[in-house]
Amino acid sequence: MKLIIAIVQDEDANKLIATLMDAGFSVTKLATTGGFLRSGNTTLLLGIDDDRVPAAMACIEKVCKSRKQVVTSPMPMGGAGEVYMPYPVEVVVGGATVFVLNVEEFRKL
Ligand code: 2BA
Repeated sequence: MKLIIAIVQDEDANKLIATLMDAGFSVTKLATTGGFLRSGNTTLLLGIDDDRVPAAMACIEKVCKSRKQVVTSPMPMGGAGEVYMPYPVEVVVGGATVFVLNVEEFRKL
């Protein structure tokens, strides 16, 4: 058995959950926050049999889209006063960041 941890953008989360559930997967949704952008994203947990990993990956690939986001990072302007100017930086947030872990034991009590 595997545990899939998929970090996706909030915009894709509801559609992905519906797609996964239609395909027969059990899903747990967690509200999470990315460390870099400090904005909300969604983490999904799926416990699944090994042979269903490709099907789950296909759902994730089908639904999740890459998007560009602009972050404002402080840029040093030099000089003794240490003045920092806000500087817009564009980052591409991926469709999904997916971890696949081996599950040692799975129980429902
Ligand atoms: P964030 O940490 O908010 O990162 C959002 C996007 O910002 C990243 O997209 C990446 O394009 C960019 N980024 C992140 N760290 C950066 C840095 N040090 N310098 C420049 N740009 C940077 P993704 O790579 O698609 O990641 C989307 C979200 O997935 C991340 O949100 C984070 O919540 C999670 N994530 C990505 N890689 C991870 C990892 N190795 N471990 C745990 N979570 C991860």
